[in-house]
Amino acid sequence: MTYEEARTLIEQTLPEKRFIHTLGVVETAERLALKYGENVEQARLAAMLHDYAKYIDREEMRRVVVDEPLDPLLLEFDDELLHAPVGAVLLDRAYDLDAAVVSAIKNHTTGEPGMSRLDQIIFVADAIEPNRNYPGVERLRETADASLEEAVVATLRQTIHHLLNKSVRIFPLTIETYNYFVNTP
Ligand code: DGI
Ligand code: FE
Ligand code: FE
Repeated sequence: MTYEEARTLIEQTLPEKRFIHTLGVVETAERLALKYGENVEQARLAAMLHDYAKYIDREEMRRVVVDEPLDPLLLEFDDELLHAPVGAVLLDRAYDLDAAVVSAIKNHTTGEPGMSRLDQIIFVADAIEPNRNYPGVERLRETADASLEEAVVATLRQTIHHLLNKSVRIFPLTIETYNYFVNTP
């Protein structure tokens, strides 16, 4: 799948606000890929596709989890967690995509221990793209310019903080990714 094909698909699939967010992720992922020496074409494509499944209805996403099968634990947590792995599966089934691109889509919400540098770029770009506006985002942008791994940890810290404040359940993979990337003594 080419970038132009992906862009047409996503523009037709997502509402305007989400498409604008997506363009911000593309721009940011491209910049980070250049900066950190990763494949720019893969970064642009993964960024364009990352929220493909965001508006697929709950029952359809849960069906994909059962049929594929994906981690059944996903069915016990917030539906927000489904769109990343489900999007990766649906796009992988329908289009010819590099495994690296599919992986970056799959891991963009929780991350994964040991995830690739491309995965890290999409994970961080999603959190810091120019349309994001939450307390601490400026600091996170600065961290992303200094160290990709530190930006992964800082993004997870802010996500976990946000989830704690909302009193919602934290998906174990989110914690596992944090534990993997955080500096140990
Ligand atoms: O799809 P986006 O909004 O661009 O960003 P995203 O894919 O990072 O999704 C963010 C949403 O996922 C946000 O509402 C918080 C939620 N989320 C992320 N990690 C966890 C989580 N929700 C729960 N319950 N547990 C998590 O570990
Ligand atoms: Fe997302
Ligand atoms: Fe996103």
